[in-house]
Amino acid sequence: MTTSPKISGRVFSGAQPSGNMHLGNYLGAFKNWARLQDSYEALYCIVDMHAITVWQDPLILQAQIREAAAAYIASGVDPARSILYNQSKVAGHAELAWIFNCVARLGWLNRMTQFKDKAGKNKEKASVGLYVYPNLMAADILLYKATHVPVGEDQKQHLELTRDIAQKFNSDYNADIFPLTEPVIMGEGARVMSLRDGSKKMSKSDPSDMSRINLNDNADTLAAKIRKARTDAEPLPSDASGLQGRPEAANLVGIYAALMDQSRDSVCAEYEGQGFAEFKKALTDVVAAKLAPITEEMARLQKEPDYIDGILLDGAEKARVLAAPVLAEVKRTVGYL
Ligand code: AQP
Repeated sequence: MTTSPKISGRVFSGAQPSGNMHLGNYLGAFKNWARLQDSYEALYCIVDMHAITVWQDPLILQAQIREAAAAYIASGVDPARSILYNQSKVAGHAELAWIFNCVARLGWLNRMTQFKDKAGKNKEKASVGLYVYPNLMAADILLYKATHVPVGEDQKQHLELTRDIAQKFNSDYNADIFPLTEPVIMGEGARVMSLRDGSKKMSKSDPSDMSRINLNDNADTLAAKIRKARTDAEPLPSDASGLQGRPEAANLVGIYAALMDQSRDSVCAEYEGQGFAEFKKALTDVVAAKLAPITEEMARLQKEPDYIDGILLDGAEKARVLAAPVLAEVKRTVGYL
């Protein structure tokens, strides 16, 4: 007889199919998603509507949606236990996002740092979608009344906005519909930085492929990227406090720690006094060993697009069933006939 796991809430999370999935996505998101399936009812979405807030080539986007699904599954997300689907298949995301466009205030969106980073200097040319991205993210989460969202540090501000929208909707309509969703920030991998610049996060859209380790990099490529990663001339300190003011060194130690489920302090204690040339060799071995099974499984799955499409269709059907009563309740509450 099997016992059902203890369910302590509902989690929702997603990643944009906007480029190569990388080590930051794995450590900051996918690895944790796989763990959370044990204790939460989980929805993991490929947020293809968010992806088109910046231009995506349609054919490449299709391949990237399947690649994202393969990355989730290869990282341990089990489609039999979690709902895995792509956002554009569940129309409720767009419907609720419109209602939230009418709840969120311009002043709130003006404070979002991700828009400022992504729009850059030329914000007049940024899409309106990029600007209202946080409202769609709030809709993604609240369409399922998710109680918890596992997010990297970088997404904390958007989750705060989700809570503000939930609160304002509840208060504007004198209704108790939406929960105040809690963040789940997890472990040492919460923020993986670029290998070329320790002040920037590792990102799909960084034009330099050397800045990130892609989940589909082979062993030679990732070894070369780690060898060329920026560091400083100091050896490893005895504990993590000695990494302060050394962002690149801290990043490499953090990656090692996150992959090995160790603390930065214990990694420093193990390698104290060694130079980064030595440490990088150890790091390469760890990254290669941890990523090889994921890379292989992703490659295998990507050769079976029909299988992936079937999983996404099935997930979307399950997501629609969960979304329907929430959307109906919201529509009634705002006064739609
Ligand atoms: N560098 C990172 N460190 C830790 N976690 C990260 N995440 C992304 N980058 C890092 C987490 O991965 C999940 C999915 O993110 P996303 O793909 O939806 O969007 P993003 O945060 O905008 O990722 P990128 O790589 O920077 O994409 P682009 O370049 O397309 O904007 C999230 O939980 C995120 O926190």
